[in-house]
Amino acid sequence: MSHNKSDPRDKLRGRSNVKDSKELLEFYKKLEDKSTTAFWRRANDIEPWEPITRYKPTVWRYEELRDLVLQSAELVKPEEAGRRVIVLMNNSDAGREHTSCVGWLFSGLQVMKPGEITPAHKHTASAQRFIMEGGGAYTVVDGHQVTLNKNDYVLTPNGCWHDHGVFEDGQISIWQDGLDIPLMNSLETNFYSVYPEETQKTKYNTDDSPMSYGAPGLIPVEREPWDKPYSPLLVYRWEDTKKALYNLSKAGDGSPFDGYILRYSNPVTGGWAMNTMGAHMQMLNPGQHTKAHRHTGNVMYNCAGGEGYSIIGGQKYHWQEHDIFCVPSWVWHEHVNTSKSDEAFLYSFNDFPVMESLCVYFEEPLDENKGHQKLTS
Ligand code: 1HN
Repeated sequence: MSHNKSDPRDKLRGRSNVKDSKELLEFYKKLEDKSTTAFWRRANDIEPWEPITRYKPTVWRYEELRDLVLQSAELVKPEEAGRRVIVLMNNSDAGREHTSCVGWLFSGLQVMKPGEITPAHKHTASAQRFIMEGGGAYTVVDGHQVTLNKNDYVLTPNGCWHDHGVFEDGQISIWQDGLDIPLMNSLETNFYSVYPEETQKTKYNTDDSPMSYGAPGLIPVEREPWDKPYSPLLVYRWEDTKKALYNLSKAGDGSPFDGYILRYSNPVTGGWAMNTMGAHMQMLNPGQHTKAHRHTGNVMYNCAGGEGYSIIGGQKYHWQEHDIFCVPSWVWHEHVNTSKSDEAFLYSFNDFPVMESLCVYFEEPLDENKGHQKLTS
């Protein structure tokens, strides 16, 4: 965090304005020797006027990363690596210690070849996956096997055993993992366990989760009450999501900031699907340019189709299919679909459930220039 030293508000009562003197510097040294410090030396930095993120908007281009991800599949076996994941790092020094790509969010690209598996394990961190490429992949979550296809959104809630694989006759699969591992480690609450066998035995019919809970507004009576603190729906199918977005676009105008946007929710409670991370899929009409807003909470986007750009903190970041980019906390952003004929789709995941449960989710629209940012060079 870097405090803006020239902010005129710093002259106000209640802000720290103590000038260094020889006596004070000697006094500070004495405090340090006793494992203490004077609050006023740091007060303005730890109480900024508004959130100052250390993270930079960053774009990860799929065109540039895909070959490297495929190369990792030749160089390292998934069972040797634990998981074969290329970690996305922020374009700044922030987050290096916790491998966070923005805020307390971790993200990486995982690759698996046909016939490969990722050994079963569990951890306190929650995970979610956005399937970018491949067919014939599956994950097993606490004994529920779920098949995975392009643009599906998939949950691994915290504490659930999980292993993944691609069937022999499947295709090479690449997906974007999103985890709250930096948050769990900074809270010093992360536990990790390895399953007694390499893979879990499935305990239910394949895809029992989406077949039971995947129909809108319908909950199977014999499975009630669902008492786990996360969604019983472990995969949100792209064809259902896409249909829901087109339907929504016929129902009204959508959000001025996000176009038509759907939240992946727990079908039993209507709340977030997991406790620490949420996710959305949004659709921008051809040529649509949304208004700018900013909010607390961090977001990782993945273009699920189409092309365009986002203006983030006054700078343009172009994206096309499966490019990934982030919007750090309290940074202005707006999105543009540059196609005149096709919709654009943006998948995103975030830490909003944490912000909301701590009552620190704040949001504001940009009023200047009819809601659009001025571009900085
Ligand atoms: C993990 O468990 C997976 O199971 C992927 O697929 C990425 C990154 C950090 C920590 C745990 C997985 C991970 C991870």
